[in-house]
Amino acid sequence: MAVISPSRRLRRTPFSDGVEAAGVKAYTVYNRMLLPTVFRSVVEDYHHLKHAVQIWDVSVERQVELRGPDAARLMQMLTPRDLRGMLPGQCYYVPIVDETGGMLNDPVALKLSEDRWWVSIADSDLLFWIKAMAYGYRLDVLVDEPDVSPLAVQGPLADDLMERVFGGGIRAIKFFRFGWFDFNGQSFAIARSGYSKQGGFEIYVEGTQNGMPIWNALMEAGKDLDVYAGCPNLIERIEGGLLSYGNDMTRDNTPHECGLGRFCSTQTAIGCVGRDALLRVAKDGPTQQIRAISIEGDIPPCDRIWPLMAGTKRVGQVTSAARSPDYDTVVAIGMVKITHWDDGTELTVETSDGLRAAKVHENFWI
Ligand code: THG
Repeated sequence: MAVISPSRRLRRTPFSDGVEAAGVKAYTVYNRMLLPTVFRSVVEDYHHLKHAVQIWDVSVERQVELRGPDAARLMQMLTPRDLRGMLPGQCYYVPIVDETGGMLNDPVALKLSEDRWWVSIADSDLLFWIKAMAYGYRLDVLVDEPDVSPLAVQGPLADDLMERVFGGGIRAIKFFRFGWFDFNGQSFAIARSGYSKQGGFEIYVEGTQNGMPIWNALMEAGKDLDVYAGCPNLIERIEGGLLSYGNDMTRDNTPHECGLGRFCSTQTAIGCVGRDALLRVAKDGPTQQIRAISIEGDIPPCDRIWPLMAGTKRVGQVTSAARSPDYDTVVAIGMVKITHWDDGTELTVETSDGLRAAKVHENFWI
């Protein structure tokens, strides 16, 4: 493949200098920003992530800030997850739906205070939808994208590394909670979260000028821990069943089809614009759903929809796939119709390099 031409539209991040110095080998584009996908190789990055600790430039997880008296009301309009019990210092994984119940995004929401929220978005222009909602409903709230860029520290040694830079208090942060920690006399929100199943943190770096100092401090402090620059790893995130918006689901899917029903409490999510539509579809349950799929043999990169077939009948599709060294099979994420979604169902997948045997699994690998 050719290279990407740089321009203003394709935003660099506060950590791009560090990412380049670490020898990034490939990028993807996410929220019109550069997201590294490979440092040494996808397989080497995978093993290292599972055994050591990595620093990830996930600035592409842009924040949409809601600030003002109507911030909490606006937040509830966006999601079928009931937010009434959410406290400042908590993170919630929140499906965002339109008026038809279709998925617009699957961000992590942070409640900073009753009237201040960050929505840490996946790859879709959620800022426009939220601004329009605020304007259309005449809400008393400011909506914009602040200069905040998440830096993830992921892997089994993440606690050890973070303690050295931010102090022992870091160990007390619970999963999907955040606290405020000092660096060079400035305070930063740090959450125990991240787009891997290996454990770790996300530092919400406020101020572009603070990016490289924090990056460098972590790299310096972690030398004996074999710290390395990394990025969300395709193989590991499929093993863990972490969904990728735009790949594994789109606006055509409800949260229930995405297996995100556990993050919906539609009955009590009063104000959610997709509530009526979701109550209707939730009554009978979805007729297709996300499933773990294993595939036999070798595969090319999954850069398009791969139909899942039961004989000559199309019963679903695969949208993410990669060979897993630890499980010695191709691990994949697919959407499968109800008639064929039971554990152990054997199907055929039409990859871009021909047919392969595939099997449906009830659970993901991690
Ligand atoms: N962190 C932050 N922002 C993000 C992501 C992130 N924005 C983009 C993207 N990732 C959003 N998608 C996800 C998908 C999965 C998870 C988080 C964001 C996730 N899921 C856990 C799981 O499925 O095991 C647990 C969720 C829970 O139990 O509440 O972490 O990674 N800041």
